Amino acid sequence: MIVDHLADDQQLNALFSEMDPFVEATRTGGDDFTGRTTRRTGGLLARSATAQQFVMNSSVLSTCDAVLGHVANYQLHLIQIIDIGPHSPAQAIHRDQWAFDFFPFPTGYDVQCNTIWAGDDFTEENGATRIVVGSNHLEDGLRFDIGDTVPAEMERGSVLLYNGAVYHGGGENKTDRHRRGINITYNVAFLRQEETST
Ligand SMILES: O=C(O)CCC(=O)C(=O)O
Ligand SMILES: [Fe+2]
Repeated sequence: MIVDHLADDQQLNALFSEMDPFVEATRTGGDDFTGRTTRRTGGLLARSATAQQFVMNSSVLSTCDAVLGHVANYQLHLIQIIDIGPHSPAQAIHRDQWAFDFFPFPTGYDVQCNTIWAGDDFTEENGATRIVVGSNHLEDGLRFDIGDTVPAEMERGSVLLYNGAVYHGGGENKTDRHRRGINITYNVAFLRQEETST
């Protein structure tokens, strides 16, 4: 699901002016999955006062209340700026809930409520996140090609919401420009956070 324009230019400009020095100082990924020309910069709550507005957005939290309402509590799992560099290949299609050592959670039992905010317009050309539509209902451990996916095209400030079982991946960036997304994910509190943020 995409919600259009949930963040405005002022919020995004503030976030990036606080975070740009850290993004520039971040090394690119060390393997194909994290992306050898992609930067992933974490620690946003410690580095950017504005990041709180994204983490605590009331529309996002209402969605997470619904998706993760079967447990007593949920928490922030990860917050990362994902800056896909010019001419980066596509990321392998995956489920974010594979972060828990590929534990096979039962189909329909949600453990994550996830977001990617568009820091730039997301287009098919610049590496918009690719989604296998409806794949949260499928079995675990499947492999997909890019041809099975559609691009989550959206304008800057819009946000893609998906649960941990949706098969997806960062798209190929065919342009000369960077594609910045803000990946903020939440998980059930009985699991570990991927990024320790408290
Ligand atoms: O950058 C993107 O569009 C998606 C990245 C992603 O899915 C991930 O790193 O888990
Ligand atoms: Fe992912």
